[in-house]
Amino acid sequence: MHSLEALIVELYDKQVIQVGSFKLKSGITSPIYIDLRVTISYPSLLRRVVSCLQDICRSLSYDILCGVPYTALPFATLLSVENGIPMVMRRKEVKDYGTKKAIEGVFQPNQVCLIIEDLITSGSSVLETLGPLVKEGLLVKDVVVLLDREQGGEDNLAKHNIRLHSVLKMTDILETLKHSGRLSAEQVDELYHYFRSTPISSSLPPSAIKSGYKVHQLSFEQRLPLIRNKVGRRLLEIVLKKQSNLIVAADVTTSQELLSIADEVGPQICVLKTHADIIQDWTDSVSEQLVHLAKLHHFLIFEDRKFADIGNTVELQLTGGIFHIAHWADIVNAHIIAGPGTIEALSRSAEHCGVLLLAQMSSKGSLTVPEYTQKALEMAKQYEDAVFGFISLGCIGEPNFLYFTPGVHLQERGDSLGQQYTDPETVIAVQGSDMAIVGRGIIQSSDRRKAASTYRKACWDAYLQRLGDDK
Ligand code: 5BU
Repeated sequence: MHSLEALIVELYDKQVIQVGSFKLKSGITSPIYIDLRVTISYPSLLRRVVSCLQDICRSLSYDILCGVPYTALPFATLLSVENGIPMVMRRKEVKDYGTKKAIEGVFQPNQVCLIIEDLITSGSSVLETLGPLVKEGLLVKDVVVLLDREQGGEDNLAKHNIRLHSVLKMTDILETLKHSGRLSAEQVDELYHYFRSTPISSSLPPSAIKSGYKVHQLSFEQRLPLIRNKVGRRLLEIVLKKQSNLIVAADVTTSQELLSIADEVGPQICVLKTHADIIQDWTDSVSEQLVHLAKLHHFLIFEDRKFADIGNTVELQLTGGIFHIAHWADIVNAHIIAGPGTIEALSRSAEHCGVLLLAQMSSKGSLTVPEYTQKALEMAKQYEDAVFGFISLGCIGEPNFLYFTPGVHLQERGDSLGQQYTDPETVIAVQGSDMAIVGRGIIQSSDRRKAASTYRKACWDAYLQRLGDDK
């Protein structure tokens, strides 16, 4: 038997490859499950796996190796020792960006790093490792995997100019298991049918592929270094720390209610969204207390002022009046209708304040046609130091911006004044948005703490679902 065929049969006999019905993390059922972690229990099998990887590595040029945690770590370690080529390791849990290194080991910027992975489906695990390596200045050109499930990984890596090299492809496995008599022809046909009907990025719900929005599978951790605006990066740190991509819209009319909402939902949210001009008793003391609560519960304040005037007026509106928005808001937003002057005025405060552009609105009959949305994207690119995201109904652009969607409700479909609601799963997992803005769904609840906790979980689960299983 050819050595690769022998390897496949051994992987099957040692139950690394199993056929049946397996529920993956995303809830999708797969008829085949491959768990390469099992190889560490069989040293001779592990040696065989590594020697197959080695055959490919030999033809590539690189300075340093990095295994994708966890399963590929022993593979990379053995290759490193065998070839005398140093290795680096990516930390999977980087909770605190200030104190923990994302990449462990000794390396120099511009060294070429070869990524080793056990199995690739859509490529999201590899991309999660790619982000921190690139951030450290390492160059990644190739990825070597033992098994390519042929479900979009190669194309997804190609988008990042990375070549995928695999020892085995799913087709090889199915054919070998059929020829060796391990699986019947019918079983193999069924498996082919599964792979044909769950194509590229199969870990995403099929509706995501059809939604028309760009659905990125990069994690917030990977996107953090791509965000230029400081406040945007601070927001992602909060999001990761609190595992919350929930924003509460505190649309109430008294300062007492506003502050008590901030205190109640504070622990569950990444951002509190305000409309200062609906508060009937606004004073500087309200903003001071709000800032205090934001520090206490670790959230940012987003004043949903929707600036839309000429730059000079916007500057006065941002800093003056009775609200002094620039003193306390971390995030503000703007319409693009008046042209770049509006954004220019806001960008002068970019050091302390991040800007979101309104690219789409949730209300019925909104005039934000696709050309308008496109213009918002173009304008954002000109002011990337200040603008870090959009108010939009889903993901409309690249992963270096964040996407905030209002009009989110778990039960209602709309109100009598044109608001249109969508549920968190559709907004985040299907339409690819990052942050859900929830107002009445939470603030009109009799138990706001509980409602905020329910929405936080729904929004975070939808984000995890979007990242998908890569195993
Ligand atoms: P709701 O109670 O969840 O409907 O509140 C939604 C909030 O989001 C509210 O503060 C609106 O002003 C805000 N919003 C919106 O609903 N739709 C939009 O397109 C924009 C903002 Br922009």
